[in-house]
Amino acid sequence: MNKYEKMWQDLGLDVELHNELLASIDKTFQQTVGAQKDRPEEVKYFDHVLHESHGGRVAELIEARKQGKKFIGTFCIYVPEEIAMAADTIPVALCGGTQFSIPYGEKMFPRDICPLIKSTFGLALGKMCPYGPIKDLGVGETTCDAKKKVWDVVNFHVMEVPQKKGNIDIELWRQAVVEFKQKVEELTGKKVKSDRLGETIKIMNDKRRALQRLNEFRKHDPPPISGLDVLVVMQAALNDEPVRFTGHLNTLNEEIEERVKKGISPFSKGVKRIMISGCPSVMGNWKVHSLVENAGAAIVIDETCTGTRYFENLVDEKATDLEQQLEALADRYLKINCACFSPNDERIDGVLNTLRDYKVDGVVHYILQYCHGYNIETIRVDAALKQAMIPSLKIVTDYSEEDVGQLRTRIDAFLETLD
Ligand code: BJ8
Repeated sequence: MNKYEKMWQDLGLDVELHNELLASIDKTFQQTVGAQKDRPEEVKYFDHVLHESHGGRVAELIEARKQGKKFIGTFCIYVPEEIAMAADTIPVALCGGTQFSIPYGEKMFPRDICPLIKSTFGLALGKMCPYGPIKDLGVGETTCDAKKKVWDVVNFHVMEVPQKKGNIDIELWRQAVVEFKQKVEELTGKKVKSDRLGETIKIMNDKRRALQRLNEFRKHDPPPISGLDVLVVMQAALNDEPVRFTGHLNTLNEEIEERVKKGISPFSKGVKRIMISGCPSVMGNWKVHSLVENAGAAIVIDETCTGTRYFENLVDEKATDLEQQLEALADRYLKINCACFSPNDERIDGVLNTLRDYKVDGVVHYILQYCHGYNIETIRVDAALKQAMIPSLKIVTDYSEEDVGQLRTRIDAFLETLD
């Protein structure tokens, strides 16, 4: 019997079904992440974070709530965690990456929406999400249509992410950030103070700096760490306590630096270098990364929300009063180039710069089924890639295993075409 069964029972979960869920995720994990060779030692900490995401991490949140803290569930990287933390709340991203919960999501939501949304809410509807019962606030945002209509159904606080980046939009977004501050202050009864906000800005910037350093190592030929292992670190980043996370990531970075010096890598020199571009791959979803690397290529960078969009751009730490800090935060978060923006020239420029920096041989567009924003935006991204003479492959897929054979064939054929 799992030591957390009593906790899950107390939270009202369907313990039997939840055990099946964990077994299903673990099986996928072992077949993908766990099947790799030459993994860095410290990456096991991040495996542990994923394994404890329904156990130890939940127990920790329950304890923190007993001490008077509030817990906020978030679903997008636009939510400024610094503000949430400065108001004495704990923000955790709750996106679902497992096929197991999708049939439960489809009982309420249409089948033809993105699997990330169906998986996430399927966990709650199937009584398999331990976070739902302890959540003090859910925060959504106006990005894609499916997400923003779901927030109405589940009664979340909604941050208005604009659809353009002009002056009016900047003002609108700054206002959304101020409203978010008011919302968390209301929730905790505590005011966000400038000195504490300065500390939380530093905490999150340190986390981003450590992630930037990890990704810098991927520029080496061969890269000293697999793309699949970096994905595990990124998925853990969305769940773990940030100071602890950064501490372990700094240790991993030291180990990776040694691996570079000693020439240790899971790949051979001259390995084909792939960029994944598009939708995020959240916890439970290792499908395409695993397929690409099993086909003999290395993923050297992810232009996704479980990649560059999460850690690039720091918040200006020079801002000293509250108003300036909130503006600095709003400005940093608005630099995230989600496909919900139109036009999204900054994303195209970012893709081009990144593929040069990481000496990318080919791009895999990773599109979750029914994600129209990223799907349609591949037309413009591809036009830019063509000019840069970088080949690409577009994969539209969900979380199921059904298309794995077909994807394997397409990925093999694509890698063959790369010089
Ligand atoms: S900033 S990518 S985390 S919205 S994949 S649910 S867009 S239909 S996850 Fe996202 Fe924020 Fe944008 Fe990033 Fe909709 Fe597309 Fe699904 Fe998506």
